[in-house]
Amino acid sequence: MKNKRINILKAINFSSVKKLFLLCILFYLPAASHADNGHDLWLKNVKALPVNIIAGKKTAAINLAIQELNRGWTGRSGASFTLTLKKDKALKTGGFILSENGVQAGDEWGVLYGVYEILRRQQTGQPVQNGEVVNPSYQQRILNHWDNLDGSIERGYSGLSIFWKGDKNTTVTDADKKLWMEYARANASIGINGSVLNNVNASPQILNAENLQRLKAIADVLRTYGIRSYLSINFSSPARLGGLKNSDPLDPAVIQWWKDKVKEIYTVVPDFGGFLVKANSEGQPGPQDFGRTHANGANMLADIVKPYKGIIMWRAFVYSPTDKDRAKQAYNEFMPLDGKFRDNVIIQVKNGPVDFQPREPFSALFGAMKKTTVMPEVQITQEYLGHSEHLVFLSTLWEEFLKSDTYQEGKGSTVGRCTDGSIFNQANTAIAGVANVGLDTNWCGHPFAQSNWYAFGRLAWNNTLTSGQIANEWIQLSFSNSISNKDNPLAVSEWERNFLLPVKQIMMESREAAVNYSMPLGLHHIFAGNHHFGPGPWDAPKRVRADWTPPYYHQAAADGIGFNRTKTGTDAVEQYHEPLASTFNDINTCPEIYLLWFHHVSWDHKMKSGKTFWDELCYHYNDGVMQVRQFQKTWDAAEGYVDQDMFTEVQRRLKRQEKDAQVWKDGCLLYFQTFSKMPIPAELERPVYDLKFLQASDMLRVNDNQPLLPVRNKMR
Ligand code: GCW
Repeated sequence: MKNKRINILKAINFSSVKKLFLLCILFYLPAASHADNGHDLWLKNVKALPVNIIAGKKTAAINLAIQELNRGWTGRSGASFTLTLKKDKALKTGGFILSENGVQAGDEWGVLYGVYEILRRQQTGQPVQNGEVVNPSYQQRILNHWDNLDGSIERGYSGLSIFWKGDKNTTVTDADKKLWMEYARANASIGINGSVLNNVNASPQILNAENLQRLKAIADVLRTYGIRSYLSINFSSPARLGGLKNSDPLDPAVIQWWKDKVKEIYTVVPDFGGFLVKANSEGQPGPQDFGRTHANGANMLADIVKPYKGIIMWRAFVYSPTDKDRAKQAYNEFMPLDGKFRDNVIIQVKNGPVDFQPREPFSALFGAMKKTTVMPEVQITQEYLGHSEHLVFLSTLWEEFLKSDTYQEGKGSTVGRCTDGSIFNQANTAIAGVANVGLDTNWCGHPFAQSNWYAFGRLAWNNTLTSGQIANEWIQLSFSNSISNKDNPLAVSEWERNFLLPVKQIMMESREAAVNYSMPLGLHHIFAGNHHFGPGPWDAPKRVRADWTPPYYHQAAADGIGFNRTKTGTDAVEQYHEPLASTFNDINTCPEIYLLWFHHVSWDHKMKSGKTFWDELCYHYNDGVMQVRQFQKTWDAAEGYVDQDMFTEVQRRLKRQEKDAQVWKDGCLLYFQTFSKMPIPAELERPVYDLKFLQASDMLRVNDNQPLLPVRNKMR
């Protein structure tokens, strides 16, 4: 390419000034158009080939499908491709039937999803079988945005909200609409069809007239790509916004207030999806404030949105201050209510019993609530996995979760099958992911954090996909256009060998690496302070409730470490169906990945490897650091295969991740060593930090090139 450009210049005999000017243009333009700032996500512009599209009926979605085909067709040049809108009993809403020369669906969105699937297969070299039926696993595939009205995002690490800008900035601009459109298209391309636009810690003001106008503006744009809008609500809105004397769900005045409010919402957004509610959790108001149950609260709202076909997603993330076992509380509160919810209520349950930790067993509520619709909630934003600083591909975490066997209806009752309607006859099926989207140019902060948004959508669409396939797709779609001679088949395989496979390896290992360097062998919630970034196993300020401090979770002492949730402890194992209850209960059969989750283990306990528990723990922390160092080497070898700015950006973040991994390893091992009194195995790397230094540091800043704060972050 370079030579070609120089030859052009040589051929023309210009004055040297003109030559310089031309040189700039010739070199600058292609370079600029190649620069990849990540804004296009996995939807890179491709060199589309001509395609002859035959569409019977043209609806808004089908017009979009045509547009996408013209924009991205890389199949046979000049091929004919038919879009057919026709019901078939094999098809669920949104599903489609593929063939090499067309897509058939029973609804217009199915046609669009089918087209995205065809384009994806073309770009990733996956075959299409004629007559292949593709249905979504879940009807509602939803992103939950924890966006506040002032524009900040709770647990957001990629800039401010794309939806809200604060009271003083309510005008909807063309730039806003453009961004929302791009966001909606990205979602539709992976099958996401719903967005909850504001934080579950909801301000009552979300329902004021001005914000409902903004909701309308957002919903009008998202609808273009088949995304329904939802809101999180504050349960005490009738009192706090409406001025009523209380918000008791059984009080007729309160019910009337909600009826009026819902009517007002549906007047501006006729296809409004419904409400997401965090009630009686972490200080949020709820029906229990008035002596009512979760079912009373949820059903009151469900009855009101029912005529509009709305749903209520009611969160089971509840726990009160306790020195007993936080991990048991959601189950204890919700199981007695099974069967008491209306059919348009969905109980939204986090994947694990505590919070979105690097590794947890699945929440025992999955499969156990047999008469209630239950939806999984996973976290795309990396609150507990290195924020947007660390490269962690979460697909493997979600795959492990969705494929976990609950045994509730016999072997093979995976969480996926218990929630997608395969096992229980549910009126609705849904899944939610806490979004990692913000105003950053590349939407997600870390370039690889985009893969988590992508993976969530793909798994929500098909909960049996493997992470390997998802990683393949994402790498091909996001990076393969950055290689110059893609048309040469030899070059492509070189690209696969030197870029795709090694980068995929990083992604596939990254979550286990994060578990290793932060919380291996069943450790959980041992973060410093409320920022949930660095280690703080020692962190136990007296003023903070016990279940918000790490020692509550790790229970390290001279006799061992780990939370005894067996029959001799809190008996959380009992919430699981057999054979899991017995398997988890017995230290010899409990999977070692969950060991400290269920057991208090002596330091010299013999592990399957033959090592003592202490040595095994040291090895895991060490492995985590080594894995990140390997990621650095692998990434460095990928230079030249990826846009240079993006290369440098990922390289910089991996460096940071390596240092953080070291902090985790040293902080945890040196601290736990004060109890185990055992040496770090001689063959392992020595710590490079001092425990005292780490204990006095702000864990968010320790590797941030910021001056270290002398005392720990006090925020909680
Ligand atoms: O994980 C915790 C977070 C809170 C969050 C809460 C929840 C939105 O630390 O920031 O609040 O979970 O899921 O409600």
